[in-house]
Amino acid sequence: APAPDSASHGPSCAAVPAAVARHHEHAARAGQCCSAVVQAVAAPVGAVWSVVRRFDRPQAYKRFIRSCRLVDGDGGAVGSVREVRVVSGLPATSSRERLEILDDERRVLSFRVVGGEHRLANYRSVTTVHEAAAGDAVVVESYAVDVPPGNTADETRVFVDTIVRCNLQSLARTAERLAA
Ligand code: A9S
Repeated sequence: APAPDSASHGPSCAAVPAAVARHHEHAARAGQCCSAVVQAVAAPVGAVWSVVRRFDRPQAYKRFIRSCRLVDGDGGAVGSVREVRVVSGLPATSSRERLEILDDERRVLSFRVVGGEHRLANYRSVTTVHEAAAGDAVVVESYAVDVPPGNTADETRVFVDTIVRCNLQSLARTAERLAA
């Protein structure tokens, strides 16, 4: 059996409680890779979570997304499915994504890719928002995804880490503007 790729990722940050850190422990199967990105935000957790929790409005901070429509559910219930259209310049046109976890108490959101025209098969991610020092927040986003045919795990991680880092930097600016 393939070994879970847990040594190479998973935030061991003191700001992340064990009950939430557990969500970031993706068991990557053979042919998959996983990673995590951490972003500090100079805004209260409530402001950050109010942006992250909107499964129906990822374009509020994800700048690679041109538009989004719900194709199932109301966006607040697990099982809701959205279809996003992607800006040009990426090896993708659309993605269909299913809401897996939306926990307002612990501030956990998770979705997985169920279709679309792109190369990130079986992408799944978990995003959590945490209290940091002085009323600021920390966001942790981890993911696992199939390594596309013709690419290495390292190449895939570089590609996805870049998108996730961009998303979280934009999330920080958005939440900081909201809280100002
Ligand atoms: O949307 C996210 O939270 C994270 C990622 C990595 C999304 C990637 C993406 O939506 C594109 C931006 C379109 C890039 C998918 C599923 C495939 C891509 O190639």
